[in-house]
Amino acid sequence: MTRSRHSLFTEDTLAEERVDLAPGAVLLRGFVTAEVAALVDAVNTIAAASPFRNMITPGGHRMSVAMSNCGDAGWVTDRTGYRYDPRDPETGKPWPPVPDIFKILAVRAAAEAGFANFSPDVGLINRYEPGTRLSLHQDRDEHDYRAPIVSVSLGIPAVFLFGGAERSERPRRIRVENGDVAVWGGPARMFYHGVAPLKDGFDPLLGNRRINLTFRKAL
Ligand code: MD3
Ligand code: FE
Repeated sequence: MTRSRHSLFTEDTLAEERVDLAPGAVLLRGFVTAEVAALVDAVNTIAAASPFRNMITPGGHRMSVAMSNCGDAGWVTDRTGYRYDPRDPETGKPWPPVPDIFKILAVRAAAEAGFANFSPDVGLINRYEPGTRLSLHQDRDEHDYRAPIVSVSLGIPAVFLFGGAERSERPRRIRVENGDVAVWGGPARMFYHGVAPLKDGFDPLLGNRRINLTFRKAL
């Protein structure tokens, strides 16, 4: 793992750091620190139209992560399977559009990680509370695996479980905090990953919650 100090603004304690996790996988610590409040506002606007809900997996389990989406389609699961659906099954309406502030940061983060011309069409929004977890999985419902996935962490900290190409590979634990962005592409795009059960915490904007945004080219 190589770390390189990218930039430091000691006056206002906005610190950014780039951490290369694996070929194609980069953690941009503090990449959106200055924009966190605007991002949370945008999440709230989306959730007012397409509320967070705990979806049911094909196996009949209720996910502990609550989800919503924005964009041309949204990731959903129910008893029939996983899919990208152009409509919110709860409202029957199209998902809210991807806000410009989301698009701009997703494209900027992808470029920073070496992926030019990223054009995400989906923003999946995951909401965590203490105890919420996301078990080890691959993101394989998208059509084009050449495009990276950009992940934005807001609110209380979490630990990413970052495995390898095989489920049997023991995952590394990577702590992510409010304002951190991760880019998963290239050889790492199909790696197994998850989120460890969230610990208690407090964030001034989100309380004891964590929000993760993932931007994807799904269609
Ligand atoms: C992708 N969400 O929604 S991406 C998901 O914190 C998901 O809610 C995470 O996994 C969350 O599908 C943020 C974390 C992640 C880590 C490693 C990856 C995504 C990855 C490696 C390859 C592809
Ligand atoms: Fe995932």
